[in-house]
Amino acid sequence: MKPLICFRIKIFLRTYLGISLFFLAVTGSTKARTITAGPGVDYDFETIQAGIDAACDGDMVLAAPGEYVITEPITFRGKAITVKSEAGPDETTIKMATPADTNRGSVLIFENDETEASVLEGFMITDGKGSWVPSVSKYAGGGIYFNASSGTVKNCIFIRNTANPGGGGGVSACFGSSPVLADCTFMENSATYGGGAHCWDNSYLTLTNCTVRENSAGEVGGGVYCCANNSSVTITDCTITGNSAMSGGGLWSGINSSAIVTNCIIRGNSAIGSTPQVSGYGGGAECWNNSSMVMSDCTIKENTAGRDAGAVFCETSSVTMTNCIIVNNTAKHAGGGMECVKGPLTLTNCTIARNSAGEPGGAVLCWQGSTNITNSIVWANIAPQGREFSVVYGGALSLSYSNIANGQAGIHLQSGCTLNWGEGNIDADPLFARYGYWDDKGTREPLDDVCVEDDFHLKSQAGRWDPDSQTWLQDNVTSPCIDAGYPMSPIGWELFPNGGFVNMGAYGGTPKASKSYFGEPICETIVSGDINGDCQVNRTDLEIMALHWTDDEPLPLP
Ligand SMILES: [Ca+2]
Ligand SMILES: [Ca+2]
Ligand SMILES: [Ca+2]
Repeated sequence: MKPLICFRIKIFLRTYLGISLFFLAVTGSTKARTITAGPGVDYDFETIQAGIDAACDGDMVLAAPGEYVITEPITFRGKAITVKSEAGPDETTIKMATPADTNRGSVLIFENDETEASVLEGFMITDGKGSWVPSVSKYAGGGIYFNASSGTVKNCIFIRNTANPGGGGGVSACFGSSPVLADCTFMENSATYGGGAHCWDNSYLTLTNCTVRENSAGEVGGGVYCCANNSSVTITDCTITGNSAMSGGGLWSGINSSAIVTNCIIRGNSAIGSTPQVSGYGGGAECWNNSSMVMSDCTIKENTAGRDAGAVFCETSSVTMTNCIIVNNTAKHAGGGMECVKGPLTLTNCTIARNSAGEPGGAVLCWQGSTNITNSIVWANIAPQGREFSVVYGGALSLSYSNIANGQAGIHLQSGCTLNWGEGNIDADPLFARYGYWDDKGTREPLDDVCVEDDFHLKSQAGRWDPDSQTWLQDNVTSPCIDAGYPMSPIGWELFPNGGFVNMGAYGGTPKASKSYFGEPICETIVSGDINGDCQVNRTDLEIMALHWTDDEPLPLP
């Protein structure tokens, strides 16, 4: 074994900038070294932990392919180093055998004030059993436990780790931790809370470009769980699919916490409970007890609930959804798409279609509190009563500039409840590009069948974005939802010709919004002063401009 001696001279430069204090640490070693770990004499050390123990800030520990079986968790010991596999997670596994100390059964523990400069990259992490958290008498973090410490985890696969009873089969961030996980997969992990990932007590968990699939929770948050003391989870560009829990099958956020979910797919998750007022709520997600959930550009489809709210359940919490597609979700009882108890639930530019409920409220059940829907399409949902909406126990539903199937006849309104039927609502076939179906390929043989996915872009003679061919196609009909949104809403990124008004539905205000049709020939030339895009500069353009004449900033939605 080569001697690895390092000494550090840290020079601290203090700079006061406002109230911020910056520390700049400079290590004395002339350059970062790479320490190798692997079997045999060709490597500096046999174990990853021995490599870490010898490393200094800035160094890299490079692990050879193979399976590293451990009985004690690997820890970074507070070092700002990168621990990386040479060949990626498919060829490099860290596996927890029977832990030497059953209180320390996580595969890795970050517990020495590590920051994002402690980087773990390219491992499969398996068979972790979690670490004992005495203050709650539970285990946390089967794969990785972040205890008041942070770290960066890239390109790792968490598979079949557990924290029972406890939180975070795959990872757990607790007590002021703020780890960042990117390009990771969480698969078949289980816990009581947060089968895949768990964020608890004043912690901030960031998941970017991750896949969270087929994890399970005995209580809530089959995929991801966030709870307590202003904890927050930020989930971007992720797929959360096939997870299950008693409630909040894909995602659960509760008790003074928040979830920010952007450009994600939440699909095929299940809330498998079935006890009234206890479990079976929110197949895709649940937001509960003074919490908030902000979802943008998400697709929430094919989730199921044993009780209510196939897609999203919200109770005494704020749920805001913008540019989301909420389709083909199923609730055994009420609220095929969503259920809002006290709320508020705010939906803007959403497409809510083909959800089904066994009891009232095919699209949304509003139970006390307020639900506000603008620039949205609510179409072809299914329920025995209140095919689109059911408003009960003093709830208030406000709808404007939306396409509501069956108009007010699609709404079940219990006495004492309020329907604010605002301006600009229509009831007309939205002319979606297509509903999904199974293509049997003309044979009775099922093996060659393929699933043709839904496409909720709006048909247009002037141009509709086709995600399959990645081109703009022209239809022979044009959707009535194009340019039918709230006139004062920003047009956002809608391409020319955009009519000068935002479209209804999930693609309204986005670069994939269907184009405005003014007859043949289709206007393709941008003329100064032509605000709606019909290739003429006339009174119509002046009227649109007059609407916004004195806007300093966009007006709020109605
Ligand atoms: Ca076939
Ligand atoms: Ca438009
Ligand atoms: Ca014009």
